Amino acid sequence: MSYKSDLLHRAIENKVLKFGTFTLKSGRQSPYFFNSGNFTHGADLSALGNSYAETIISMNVDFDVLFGPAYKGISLAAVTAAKLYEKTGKSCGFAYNRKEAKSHGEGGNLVGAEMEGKRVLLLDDVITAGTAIREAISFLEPKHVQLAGIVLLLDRQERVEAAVNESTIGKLKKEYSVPISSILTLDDIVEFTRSELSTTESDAMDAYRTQYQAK
Ligand code: OMP
Repeated sequence: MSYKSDLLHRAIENKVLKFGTFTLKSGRQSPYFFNSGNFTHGADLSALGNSYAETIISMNVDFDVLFGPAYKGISLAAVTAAKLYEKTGKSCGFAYNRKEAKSHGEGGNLVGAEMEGKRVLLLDDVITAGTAIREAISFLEPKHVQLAGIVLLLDRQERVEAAVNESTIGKLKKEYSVPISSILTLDDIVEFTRSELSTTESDAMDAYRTQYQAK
């Protein structure tokens, strides 16, 4: 089984992928939601790390440090750095931020490998309108790092704004001139679940895609 379909099976099994009515961070009302936080066991984390590692290998991008933004990006980047090492022998750095800066001990809001002057590959789970990724990039900018690329678990293939037919990923690529890859896309989800959905769910998916999917 390919790593993509393995991951999709696990997403359904673990209720990572759910159908219903969900309000997104962007305020959009979505008929589906992908919660990577529901991957809660070793076998699933290993499959996730494997999928990110395969995607990064196929991106063929030079980088020094893998950065996973708090909170979900932290464990995802950790398992990916370990998998990449197992698969390629390349031991990249691993770093993440704290949401609350620490004022005692080592202090600060950055943990892990030194990033200053380094090529950083940003890893996150889901992208919709791009706010979360932009927040992570704004965090990295003052650290004097070179953004090497972005790797995601799910690209929902949405428009930056409902009224503008430009994809979130397309806009980011233009703005930052870096490679961006995603393990899964909305198209993968649609193809994988097509025969399983009720008519109501499938109609809601079609309506949502008409409104928000970038063409
Ligand atoms: P944007 O910031 O609009 O790109 O939304 C991405 C963020 O929304 C992710 O970091 C998640 O926190 C969350 N999200 C999901 O986890 N899964 C989804 O299917 C959709 C969203 C979302 O709110 O858009």
